[in-house]
Amino acid sequence: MKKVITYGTFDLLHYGHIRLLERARALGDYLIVGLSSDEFNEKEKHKVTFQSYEERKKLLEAIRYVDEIIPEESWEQKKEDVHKYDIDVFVIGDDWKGHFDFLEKEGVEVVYLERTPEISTTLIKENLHGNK
Ligand code: C2G
Repeated sequence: MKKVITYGTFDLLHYGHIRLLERARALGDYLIVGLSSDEFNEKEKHKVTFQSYEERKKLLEAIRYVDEIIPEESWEQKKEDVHKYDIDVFVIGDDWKGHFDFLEKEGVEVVYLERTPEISTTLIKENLHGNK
């Protein structure tokens, strides 16, 4: 079984996220999502999320492309995760291009997928509050 992993916050889940998950899953037979914890978002990613970890997890669990969800609590955990979960492919949007090439040394294929343009959690939040 070819196992794929990706990581992210997935706040206010939108079709850009879904397209990423769909393409990631298509690269193997099983997709694990490392979902950024509330603490990791706040302390390391300096992201204030609209939804809590539990809410974001609930939404991802409803996505047919997602087979398993694990918490993302540190930048460093990827190196262990790829061995712990016997991962073949690491996938993430190309806004991260180059940042995770080191995982190739762990025997993992690293794939950067094109981000979906014109959609982001920030844009949604801004439009929600009517700040055009
Ligand atoms: N994404 C996308 N198109 C968008 C928005 C997001 O393809 N319009 C992708 C991102 O590239 C990422 C995934 O969807 O692969 C999740 O996006 P975020 O929640 O913004 O993830 P990020 O904060 O970049 O966290 O350790 C890695 C980090 O946790 C990644």
